[in-house]
Amino acid sequence: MKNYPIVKSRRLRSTPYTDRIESQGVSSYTVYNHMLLPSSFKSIEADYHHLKEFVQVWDVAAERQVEISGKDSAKLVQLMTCRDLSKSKIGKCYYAPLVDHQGFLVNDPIINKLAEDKWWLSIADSDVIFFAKGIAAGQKLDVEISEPNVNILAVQGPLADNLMVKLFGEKIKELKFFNFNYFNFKGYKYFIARSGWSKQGGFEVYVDDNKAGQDLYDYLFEAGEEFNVRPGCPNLIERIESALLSYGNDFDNRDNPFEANFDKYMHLDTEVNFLGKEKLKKIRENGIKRKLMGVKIDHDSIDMYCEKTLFDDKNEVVGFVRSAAYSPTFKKVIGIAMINKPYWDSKDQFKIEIDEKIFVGTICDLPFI
Ligand code: THG
Repeated sequence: MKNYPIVKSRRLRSTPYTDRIESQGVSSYTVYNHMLLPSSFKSIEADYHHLKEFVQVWDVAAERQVEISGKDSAKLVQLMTCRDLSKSKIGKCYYAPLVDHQGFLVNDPIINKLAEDKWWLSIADSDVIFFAKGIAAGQKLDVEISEPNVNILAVQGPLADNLMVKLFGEKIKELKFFNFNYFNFKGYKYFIARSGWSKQGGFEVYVDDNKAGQDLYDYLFEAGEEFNVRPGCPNLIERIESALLSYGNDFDNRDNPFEANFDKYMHLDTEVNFLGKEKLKKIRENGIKRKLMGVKIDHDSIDMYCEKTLFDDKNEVVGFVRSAAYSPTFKKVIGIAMINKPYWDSKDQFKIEIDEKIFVGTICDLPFI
């Protein structure tokens, strides 16, 4: 399929780093939370190899924050997620599925607890702010809900620690996975978490000042020269291999958290109150009929502008591929697919049509690596 240019406008928001990544050769964008999110620089495959060996700086400002503060903020945040946050601690990040009153998925943010009465939901691509405001209005909660001007810079890759130490000192190495703290650089205090949408390790800097973010961006490239730093972005191949799920691609508001394998982030048997709790208990009782699994396809490319159907040898539907890419590591197309229950343990080959030709593949567990 041909690619068409997407026209920028006020509605399709730029980030404080857009000028920089464009002068550094960003080659494609996707749209995420009504904002530009880079999707490749040299090429997805070249970016992939570089990410796994060196360190990259990512403009992930499109991972917007929904700030919820005030007396009832903890109550509202808990209403929105099936993960039990009653024992949550300030300084920690919680990956948490958001679920609606029907038990369907709304988003899968990282929830950062900044204070007992202040939370940042670092969201994937759906309008969580309206969901939050709707619940707050309906439940008459004493909260403030906003989207602050916070623009994340991610530093990802095996050399991320080396680079960050040069700017923020040895102390940054003590930061644990999914914890955040504040670190000074040139007189500015940066909120930094050890997290990021790759399994190569690294940090995310939640920058609340455009100038401070742009300065940091430039310093990262200056200091990173010796580590072969490059601009990068969430990488399709790496994230599929690692099974980092993408809302809107792998699952959406027609799927429930069991189908997306979110079992370990679901606490249906604790006292906490959240939307869809009874629905989810019903779903658990009845059991699910499909779930996300991995697929490997014997081919060297795939275009994913829509879901692709998998068939068995009797032309029955096995499931649907929702994300896929050629993996140079597996030398196959690998993908994340919603697979129907009769096929969960199947070792048989399925069929898939790519560019009007039939290819074969098999089902496997996630993650690939
Ligand atoms: N970082 C920040 N915000 C984000 C993302 C991010 N918002 C959008 C999107 N990514 C949200 N989705 C995810 C999905 C997976 C993870 C983080 C955010 C993730 N998962 C790990 C895993 O699955 O192995 C660890 C989860 C855990 O065990 O707690 O990191 O990337 N700021």
